[in-house]
Amino acid sequence: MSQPLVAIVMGSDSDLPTMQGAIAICEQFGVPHEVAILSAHRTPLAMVEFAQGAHLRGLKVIIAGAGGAAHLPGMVAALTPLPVIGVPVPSRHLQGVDSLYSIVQMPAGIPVATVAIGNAQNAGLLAVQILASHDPELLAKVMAYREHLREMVTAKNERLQAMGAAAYAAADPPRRP
Ligand code: RP5
Repeated sequence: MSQPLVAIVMGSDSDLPTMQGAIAICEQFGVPHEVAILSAHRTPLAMVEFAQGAHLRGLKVIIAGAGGAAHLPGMVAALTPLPVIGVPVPSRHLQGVDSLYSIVQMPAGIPVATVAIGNAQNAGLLAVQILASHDPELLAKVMAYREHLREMVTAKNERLQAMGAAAYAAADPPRRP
């Protein structure tokens, strides 16, 4: 793969199942990316080295996922001029509400664009859209993706109208895009 434009980092390999959503979006849109485990708590110096050097290596956007006392996105954001998108990973005891509050409540001056708990897919899409804002080819892919969503929902509604709600629910349990 060519020069990575997006870095997807996470605090632990236990975050990987959640972060697969962002990886899948980068793959779907053909965006070169790199994936790494970096912990604000367990490997702080490696995190500093990564974050301080990210823009020098040609990366454009960083997606950072963490759970619990989720300092990784905020610490990375403090150390890089690149946009950082935070993914609150669902946690065992507080279901990711702790992760969400840790990531989203950044003090003014150092933003982290935070997505919903567990929604790494949206983090991937935001990263793609940031890159697409100055890449017409990628922008066309984003618009085609949106058109696909529109067609999918329209088809579902037509099916729902034809079948009625009870038969639809029994035959076709709701699915995410
Ligand atoms: C955080 O602690 C990680 O982001 C992970 O979500 C959480 C638990 O890590 P493990 O104990 O599963 O390695 O730093």
